[in-house]
Amino acid sequence: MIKDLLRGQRIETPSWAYGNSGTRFKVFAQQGVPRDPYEKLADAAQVHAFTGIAPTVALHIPWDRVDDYAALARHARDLGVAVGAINSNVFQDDDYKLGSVTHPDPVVRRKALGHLLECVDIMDATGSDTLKLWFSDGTNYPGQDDIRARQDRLAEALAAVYERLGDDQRFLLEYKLFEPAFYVTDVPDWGTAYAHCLKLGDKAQVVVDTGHHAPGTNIEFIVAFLLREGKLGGFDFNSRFYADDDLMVGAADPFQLFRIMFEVIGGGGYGPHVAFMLDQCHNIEPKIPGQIRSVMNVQEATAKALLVDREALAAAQRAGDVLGANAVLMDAYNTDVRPLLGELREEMGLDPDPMAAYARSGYFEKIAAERVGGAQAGWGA
Ligand code: AFD
Ligand code: MN
Repeated sequence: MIKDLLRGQRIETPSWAYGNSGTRFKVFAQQGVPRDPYEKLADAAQVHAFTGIAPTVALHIPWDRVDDYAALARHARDLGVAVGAINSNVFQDDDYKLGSVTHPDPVVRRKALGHLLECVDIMDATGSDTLKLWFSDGTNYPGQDDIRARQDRLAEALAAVYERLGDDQRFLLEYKLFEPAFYVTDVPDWGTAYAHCLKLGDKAQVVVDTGHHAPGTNIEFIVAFLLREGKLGGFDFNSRFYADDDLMVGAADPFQLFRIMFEVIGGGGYGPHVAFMLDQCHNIEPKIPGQIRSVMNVQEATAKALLVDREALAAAQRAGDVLGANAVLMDAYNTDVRPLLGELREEMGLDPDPMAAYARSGYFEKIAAERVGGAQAGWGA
């Protein structure tokens, strides 16, 4: 039973994870980095080939802009993967310095909305059913702009995008406490995202980026609440020590990842209706192994969460047995699930150790030798 559930897990990797990335201080270029979306998909296909559970790749527009999106989607399928969520980008054009959809100038707002609608066209062309909306919009100083007016502008843009979506499409609205805006961020927390999505309807849901909270936030509470409301559309998994560090999910706090997965499973969120996406940028780690390790970390947390003896837990909870209930949860968390996952991979025809198998595969040496010249992909910062 648990192996069947694990075999069915689907984790989406982001195209931008394979390009160069860094901080505002430095982007350290790496060898073999893709020069275009086609090569990014080839690298993402490696993560799926070795893990068996990463068959979709999120695109980011305009970083992944091509002339023919249907051809790109076909290329993905030829590689054994598929296009996943389409990520809009209204945070890197000079016009968006004071905001995009919440900008005080209606001309800029119209330009931003045009980009969002173009992303829905790309969903149509690639067969993607998910649009991810993250707005870096905000202000840096009190008085700079009207907080409520910016919410009105946001609501107007979201309604227009919502109207454009097809019956089988949805948007996931992403929140982030701060950065790049330092005083007000127009979608700073789950409550703001939830309220806007609630007003619009079922095709608008919230995406929880695990790096987008204040330190110490109880993310699993947010997950449980949104699941209960039917408004958890998915995750952008990564991990952090201090801010939006975009480190490998589970690397900083595997226990928190386990608690999140426990709530996902307990709240009926373990299925295709909740997108398990990675949103990480590895600045010093090799790109493909960093994604493979991240997928494995989510898999391990999921396996542990599936091991929780829910009957014993419920009985202990009903009895008010604090230590007993906690012990049931910790028993699962303290179980080494790596042998179970190794068996599962062998049953799937995969090497039980994806990291070692990838390292032996010679793929990195191949792309490092072949991908010489051209402009390495990055995130255009
Ligand atoms: C950045 C943002 C946000 C978004 C991602 C893709 O912080 O997480 O999901 O870019 O646009 O990481
Ligand atoms: Mn994100």
